[in-house]
Amino acid sequence: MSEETLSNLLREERRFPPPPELAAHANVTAAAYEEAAADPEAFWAAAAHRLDWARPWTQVRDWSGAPFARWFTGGRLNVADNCVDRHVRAGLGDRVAFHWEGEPGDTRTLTYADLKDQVCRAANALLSLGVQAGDRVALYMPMIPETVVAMLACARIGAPHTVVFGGFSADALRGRILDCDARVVVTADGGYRKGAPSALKPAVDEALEGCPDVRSVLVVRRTGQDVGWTEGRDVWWHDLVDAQDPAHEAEAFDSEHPLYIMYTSGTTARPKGILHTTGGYLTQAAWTHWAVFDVKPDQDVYWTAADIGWVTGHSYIVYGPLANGVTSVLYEGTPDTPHQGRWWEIVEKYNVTTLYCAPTAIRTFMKWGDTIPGQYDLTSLRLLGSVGEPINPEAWMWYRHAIGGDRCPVVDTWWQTETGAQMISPLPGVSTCKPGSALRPLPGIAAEVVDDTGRPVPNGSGGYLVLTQPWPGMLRTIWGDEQRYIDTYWSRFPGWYFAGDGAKKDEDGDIWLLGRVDDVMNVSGHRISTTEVESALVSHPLVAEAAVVGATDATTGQGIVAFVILRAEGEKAAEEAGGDDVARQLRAHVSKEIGPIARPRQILVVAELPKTRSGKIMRRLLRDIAEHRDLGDVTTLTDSTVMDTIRERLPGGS
Ligand code: 6R9
Repeated sequence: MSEETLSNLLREERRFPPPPELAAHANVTAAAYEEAAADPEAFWAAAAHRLDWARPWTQVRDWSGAPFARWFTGGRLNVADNCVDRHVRAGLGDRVAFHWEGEPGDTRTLTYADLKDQVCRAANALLSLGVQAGDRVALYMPMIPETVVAMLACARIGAPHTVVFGGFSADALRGRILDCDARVVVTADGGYRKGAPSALKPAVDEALEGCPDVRSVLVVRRTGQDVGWTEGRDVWWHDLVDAQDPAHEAEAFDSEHPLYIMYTSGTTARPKGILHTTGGYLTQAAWTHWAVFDVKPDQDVYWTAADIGWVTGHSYIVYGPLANGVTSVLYEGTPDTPHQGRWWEIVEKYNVTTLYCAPTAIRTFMKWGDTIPGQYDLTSLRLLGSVGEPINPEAWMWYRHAIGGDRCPVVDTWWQTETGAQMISPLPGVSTCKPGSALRPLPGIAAEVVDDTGRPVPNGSGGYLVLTQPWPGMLRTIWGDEQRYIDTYWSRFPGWYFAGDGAKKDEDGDIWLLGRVDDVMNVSGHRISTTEVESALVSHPLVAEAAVVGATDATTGQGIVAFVILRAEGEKAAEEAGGDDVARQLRAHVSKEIGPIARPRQILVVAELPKTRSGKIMRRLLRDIAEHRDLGDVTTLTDSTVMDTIRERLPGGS
């Protein structure tokens, strides 16, 4: 990666040391790095001892079959027992597990005792439908408590779940059901989104036209919408689950028993079924949640504002927080329903202490302006987290200031569906944060930035992010395709896990993520990361969000095309001066920030960008638009109409 490419972000010089009060009582101190480096296996064994094991392991890590890993071999445990029952046994049954907030404003409170009751009933219900340990169960659900209950019920009986994001199409659902051969589907009539009921059951019915082996569909009534009904196959949750015995003896499963399959965003090729197993996954989800969010289970109110259908929801709404016995918020709907202060109203109402969300949400709030969060009491917050994409320094600063009151540390956490849990992140009581940097690998994790030939790059240079040692929460394989697992992750740099992300090390050796390597553009032989140009655009006061792609260009190889969403003030300026003038200003700004080589060939002002469930911009589709091609697969988009609106803005577009 060229020096110019790195210079812009490396110029970031703001530093934020941990607040002394937080550091004094932090769960994890600097000593953890040394202990883990000296003996990683002893470190992870200690982390695993935070869970209840029915039978101890005989070996911490077995890498003899690399790249197929086994952790805590011989050990047996039950994930649902660890997330629910053991807290009730410890006398914490009355502690709230979830403050659930429906989008229309209805609420439910579930204590750990309530959760145990419901998970046991749901486990008995699944057993009554003939589900056995090892059978796959597909979930296509809104953000309601039953989704968590169903996941834990599956875990309790050893039936791996695959949660399919409710925004995905019937085609996407069918593909996933067939790929993992699920025989039972759990769904709902619908959920609330953007102020209205949004149906789910019709997509299940359509998907199942091509899935003859699915024998049962368990349906939660959430919205009361009319639903089609297939007698003998469909059964209401309230009929079946409520009638079950609230007692169920949890069986302990092998540490390597499959826990779930999560299909990845699929921004490029056919989705991959990422397989996670039991002991190592829960160990790392629980430890990182405890360490990175410094959770105090008897004091904190924790909120991951993300969808359960994304891996972030699995590890940091369900498994991590529940394993730690924490009180969480679960919110069903969108951030602007019924008004743009909805999240902050929820923070104020429940005294949320810890908020974890994606940069795309932060940039949206930035666009809506400071006065909206300014109307709420956000002083309960003590820690903020970001995940999903590189966070631009300006968005990081805004988050810290407008939401965190300049008092809360912001932890930028890098990880993937494949890694199962956080890998590179500050520790809030230890690290001096830099806006836009995930800093360094967590204790017990080993990462490097390497060049094309696999050699570690010196500080101040960029390359590819690799993970050089196995870790407990790592994927075990791609479901049904071991060769693809080897080819995708272990062939580019033999012996090391290739993450697919570009990264650089600054002069201190701290890591800055630059986005997927397929997002690196090549303009007249200069490699320029999309992230860097996007950061420059977002640092302009008129811009809220930007997506940059490299479009084929006859002279320069690739030309930079930028799609920008303006802040409210920007929209006004564009109206007054005309869109072209704003584009001219922005091109000059990028030229000044990074250099003329990074000046976008074309800037298009748009109202929305195409995104996946985790808020990642689907640059592939923007590239199709920029190169005037027909759109490829849009099944993983949260809202496919966005593309039509963008096309209308494109001069000469179809
Ligand atoms: C958890 C999750 C993984 C990809 C990953 C990277 C990007 C995630 C990031 C980040 C920069 C961060 N990513 N966190 N990039 N900084 N803090 O997002 O999983 O949906 O599988 O995506 O997301 O590109 O490779 P997943």
